[in-house]
Amino acid sequence: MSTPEQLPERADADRVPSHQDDPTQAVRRLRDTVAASALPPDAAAEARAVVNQFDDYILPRLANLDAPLLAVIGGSTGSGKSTLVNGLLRERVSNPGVIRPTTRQPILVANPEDAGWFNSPRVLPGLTRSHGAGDEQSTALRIVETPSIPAGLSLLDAPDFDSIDDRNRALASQLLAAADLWIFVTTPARYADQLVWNFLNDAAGRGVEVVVVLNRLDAAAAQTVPQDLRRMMDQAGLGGATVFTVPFVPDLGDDTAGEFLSPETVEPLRAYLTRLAEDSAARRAVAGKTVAGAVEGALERVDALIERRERQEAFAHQLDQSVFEHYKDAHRHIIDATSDGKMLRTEVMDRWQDVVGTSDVGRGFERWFSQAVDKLGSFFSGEPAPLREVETELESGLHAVIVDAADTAAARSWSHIGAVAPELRAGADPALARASADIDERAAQLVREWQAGIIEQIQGTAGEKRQRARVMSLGLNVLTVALILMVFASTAGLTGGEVAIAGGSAVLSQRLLETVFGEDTVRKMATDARNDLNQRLDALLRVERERYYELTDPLLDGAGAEELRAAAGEARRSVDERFPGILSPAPAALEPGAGTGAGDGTGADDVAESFERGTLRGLFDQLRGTFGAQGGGQ
Ligand SMILES: Nc1nc2c(ncn2[C@@H]2O[C@H](COP(=O)(O)OP(=O)(O)OP(=O)(O)O)[C@@H](O)[C@H]2O)c(=O)[nH]1
Ligand SMILES: [Mg+2]
Repeated sequence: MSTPEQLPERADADRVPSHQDDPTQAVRRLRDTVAASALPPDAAAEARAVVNQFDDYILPRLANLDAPLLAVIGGSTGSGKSTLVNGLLRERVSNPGVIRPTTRQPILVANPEDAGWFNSPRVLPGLTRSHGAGDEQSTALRIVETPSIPAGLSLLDAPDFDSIDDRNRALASQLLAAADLWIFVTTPARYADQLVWNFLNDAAGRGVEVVVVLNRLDAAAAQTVPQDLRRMMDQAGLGGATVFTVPFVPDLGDDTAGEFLSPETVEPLRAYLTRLAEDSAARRAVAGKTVAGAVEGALERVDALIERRERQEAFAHQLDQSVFEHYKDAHRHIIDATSDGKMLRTEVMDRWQDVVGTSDVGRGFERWFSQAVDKLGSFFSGEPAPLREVETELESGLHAVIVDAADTAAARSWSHIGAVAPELRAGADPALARASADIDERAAQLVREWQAGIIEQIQGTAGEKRQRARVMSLGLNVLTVALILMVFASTAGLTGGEVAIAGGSAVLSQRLLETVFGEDTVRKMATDARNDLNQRLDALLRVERERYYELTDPLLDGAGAEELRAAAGEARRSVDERFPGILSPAPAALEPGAGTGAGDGTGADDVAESFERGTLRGLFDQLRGTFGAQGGGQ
């Protein structure tokens, strides 16, 4: 039928589902899909952060599992991180200090063999590099190359994590996101601090390989703290993480003079790190576990983004749906207004009766018909003025109803958008508050074309000679007006004298047509003419309605929720295949598009049906009442 029952689907962007076994490919596709999705501002910022996590760590690491490991040494200020790094290497690479926080600039210590990798933009691409002496005020990554660290592993002495300095904290997060291994340094005085545990919980959640160093452990604390720390780690899901204890050294030597923590105190940790550096399989295992954990974390964030996108899409569809309803109302209004006979003013109907006459109807149609023909013939040449008047009345009436309905639908849509999405409306073209600027022209064109269609229909229907002769003798215009009147007239909403006049005119029109074409054909002609009008109205109103896509299109821009979900599923599957057992099971899939609008079942079929019921059925009933009785009396 003419008006769609439901808001039609918009054309979808190409979706090419691909099964990629290479996790790098699948994850890159997910990264690109996230980057290409339009989201609300806060979610867009989160999407950028996720994309950064892909770019900064996940993708380079997936592509280079054998590249040197990055172990980030983090923890509270003053816990002795810098002292520990210097002690491990027996070289003063970082300045420990008494003024807190001491280390502001991250210091990456790597074997010269690995320097190329750590200097490349694949590692911590967001950080600029600095070499040499270092600048305590800079957050540039200082790279120290030294043979005292074995190839295959680098240590990064990070600024403290519990800093009063916001900049340090943001930097700490960035460094941790890039780490293959987190070495947490804490002390008996600080191990229970909330901030330390925020990071540790985060690490546990991400599945990062974690090593904890309980530093500066004196004899008294050694009695209780290690057990308590283990208990807390178990609770946090870090039961599998290794804990190293480093005793407190009462008289720490002067590292500027080459005095460090004694080799024995740091030996277990040093041995662990050396083994890791030398064992490429172990390194791959650590990198693989951490990168899969990072993928897991990214997938969780992507899931949240998918939900946001889904809500945004649902909102856009709801908005489209309500605009659609306003235009459906407009369509229904036009049909109602052109069906109930209100458009047919008494004076005009009188003129119509002047044209076709009434007096002899009761005495037989043949006679009445020839009288009508005579009468029309008596209007000299060209179109008789009264006929022209009726035509004009019908044309301008239909035109006005269309323009008015289009304006009303626009005004209602505009105010609805203002109520539910003021920020969207604020950025919209204010012309959307009204019907299109060219609505007058387009409505006039619709009326013209519909009339032309009716003329064609009459010509096409008049097949046999006798019919053609009758069409000729009455004139096409008379029959066109008669058919339009039939389409437009209905007794619904009319009472008393109006019924007699409007209904009577329609009845006369119908009889006139029937004398030419026969009853069944006329009924079909009227239905066809009404359907044709419906279709034309639908096309015109659709153009009007689709103007509002300007508002909702940006909400549906780029990768949609379904596409995101498919890409996330693909990434999860391929990472799971490559690193089995690390990712947690995929969350249950939501039904895509759940909760988005559907029609209310009062679509155009109903509109057309009510037209048929209201107009044609009513007209036939009336005919039966008027002529049936008379016919019976003959
Ligand atoms: N006596 C003693 N002093 C230590 C020990 N470990 C670290 N220190 C001192 O504690 C202070 C802080 O040590 P750092 O190594 O600078 O601590 P950090 O964790 O790097 O601190 P930030 O850089 O501020 O985060 C320094 O003065 C160190 O000399 C130790 O075992 N014994
Ligand atoms: Mg330090």
